[in-house]
Amino acid sequence: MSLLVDALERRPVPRVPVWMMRQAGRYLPEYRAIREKHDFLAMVKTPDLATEVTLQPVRVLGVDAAILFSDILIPLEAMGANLTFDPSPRFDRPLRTKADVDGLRVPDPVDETGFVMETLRAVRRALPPEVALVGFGGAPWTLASYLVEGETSRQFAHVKEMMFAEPELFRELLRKITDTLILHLNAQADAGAEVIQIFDSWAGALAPEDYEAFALPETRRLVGGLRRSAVPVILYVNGSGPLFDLMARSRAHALSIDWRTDLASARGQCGAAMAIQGNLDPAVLLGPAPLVETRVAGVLERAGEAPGYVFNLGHGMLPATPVASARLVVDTVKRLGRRNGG
Ligand code: 1CP
Repeated sequence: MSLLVDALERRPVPRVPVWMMRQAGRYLPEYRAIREKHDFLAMVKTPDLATEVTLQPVRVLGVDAAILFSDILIPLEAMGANLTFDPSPRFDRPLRTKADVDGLRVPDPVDETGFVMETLRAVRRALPPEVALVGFGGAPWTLASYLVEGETSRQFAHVKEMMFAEPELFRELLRKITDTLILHLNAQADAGAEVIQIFDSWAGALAPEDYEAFALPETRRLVGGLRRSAVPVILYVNGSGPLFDLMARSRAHALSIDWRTDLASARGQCGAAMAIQGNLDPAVLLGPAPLVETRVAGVLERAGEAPGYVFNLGHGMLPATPVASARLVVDTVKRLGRRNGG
């Protein structure tokens, strides 16, 4: 068993596990060297390249988990949406009508995204046994927002318009996405993912009542649909603060929180019921080394000694992050994160 799985199952561990969201990517020279020769989607769809890029942060940083190199939008492409990255994602025909929603398929994950499962199997073979393999997908609300907006959005006007003006159509869209993700994430677990993280990156844009009415029921259904795989599920929301109590009803094993929430209160609120992951501001890694160490120590202090804690950032690593800073975070958690358990 790995430190990560033990901590997510809230078993005592000898040391706090550490990994970082978006730990593969442009901040790593090893990543940029491959990315110069291939476009992003080609890398995701070529298991040899995706495997290499998944393993890079394990080798360079010494993290306790590898996260599959892929993207939350990959299953949407398999549903029939036309996806490009330049480098931001774009769908050329945003979904607006009932005919658009009816046109989406619920694809077979192995037939249509077999490269994901092949990558997971290859990564698992190459990883040291004590390093956990994390699979992931987007939450239904966040994925719906990309399909309806067609791109990254600030105001979410189109997707909210559909939600408020045609709630039944919007629910139908969410249901199709959830059905797709249940199949896709169970297939990831079958292929070797030992933990699944669900990214609800844009749920923070919702009023709590709309999160409760639209996003939460489908997230709960998604988490419930992963039960047969028996892997721990982490739910991440950027802007989790006001939604924390509702997220706790998701049935996820762990909540991954951003830096705007006090970690000690979050741990207190969850009690012994759920694990918590987080929550260093990724921008801290742009600061000087002594500050990075102090801030990591502060996060560990607020996390406390109780089982059920995983060190991570509050959101993904920024492309400008110095590699030395990322390594310092990992080394500091390894030095200061010793616990009595395990
Ligand atoms: O040009 C490039 O090299 C592509 C940049 C890139 C990378 C490295 C994209 C485009 N996606 C990824 C990989 C990726 N995406 C991973 C890999 C594993 C890792 O190391 O963590 C993961 C987990 C994701 C997840 C993801 N993609 C999320 C959720 C996490 C989050 O940051 O909130 C989201 C919202 C996306 C959409 C996406 N894909 C790519 C970009 C630049 C974006 C975000 C754009 C936006 O703000 O909408």
